[in-house]
Amino acid sequence: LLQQEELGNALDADRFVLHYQPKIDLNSERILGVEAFLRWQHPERGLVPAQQFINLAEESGLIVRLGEMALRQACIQIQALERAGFGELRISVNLSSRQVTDPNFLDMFRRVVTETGVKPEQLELELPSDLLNEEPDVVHPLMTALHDIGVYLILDNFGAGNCSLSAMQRLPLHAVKIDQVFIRDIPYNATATDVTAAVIALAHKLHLAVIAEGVETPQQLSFLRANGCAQGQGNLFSYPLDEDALIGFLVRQQ
Ligand code: G
Ligand code: G
Ligand code: MN
Repeated sequence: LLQQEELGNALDADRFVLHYQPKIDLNSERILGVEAFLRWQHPERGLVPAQQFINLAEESGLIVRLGEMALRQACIQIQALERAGFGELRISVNLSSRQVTDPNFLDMFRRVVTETGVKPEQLELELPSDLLNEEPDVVHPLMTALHDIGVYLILDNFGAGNCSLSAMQRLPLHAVKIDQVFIRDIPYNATATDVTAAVIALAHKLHLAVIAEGVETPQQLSFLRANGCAQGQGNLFSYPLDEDALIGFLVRQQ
């Protein structure tokens, strides 16, 4: 089992990298940006996906350091891509509740944005839906401050967690990301298609953009297009890629 001490040592030794999954405009099929996923380069286990250590990082509190490192790396990467001539892409960074409710989160965020010089408009934050169940007196001012900095706020895994619709419509969000459990069963499962269509309609009523994740088939893509979902990502377009493979993907797109 992965241990807290091992995770701490790996942080000290700089063993973490980001992989990037392209986010696509579903109508033009052009790339809009990338979502960053943390990976642990483990000497014995190879490349370990975030799913296998994010909980440990949260429970131990190491997520605060790990999260700052990931944010900084993402900001640096998006500017490197722009300098390399790939135009203005956006980058999405995943956050966990433990990280965001840390009293120093906002100061850390402002510091990383300033130090790296990233344009806030290019930065997207993916907030877990359970964040909306945290103390409103903490979450509301925090999200308002992030919104005012100019970053794009996405509610991640929408429909899969438990998130209050009343909280959702009061908070300064820009977009919701429909969880892949719904996308996976399109078009054969009537519940999945109905729920997806309803979520897209609900989001649009609330003036929110919609992103579909886990898009794997052309049928799913057609369904999403027909129902007005403008953005998506998934293995149909690309797996999460390391930096070099991402550059290859971007070159092929040009
Ligand atoms: O592809 P992967 O197994 O890494 O993703 C699993 C989960 O880990 C996803 O829910 C994703 O949001 C989360 N995750 C990936 N990268 C990060 C990160 O940098 N920070 C946080 N807090 N979560 C991440
Ligand atoms: O929780 P979050 O939505 O941030 O994480 C998305 C997870 O889904 C990551 O583990 C990512 O690697 C994975 N993923 C991305 N695209 C696909 C896909 O098309 N199919 C499947 N099954 N998983 C995907
Ligand atoms: Mn995400």
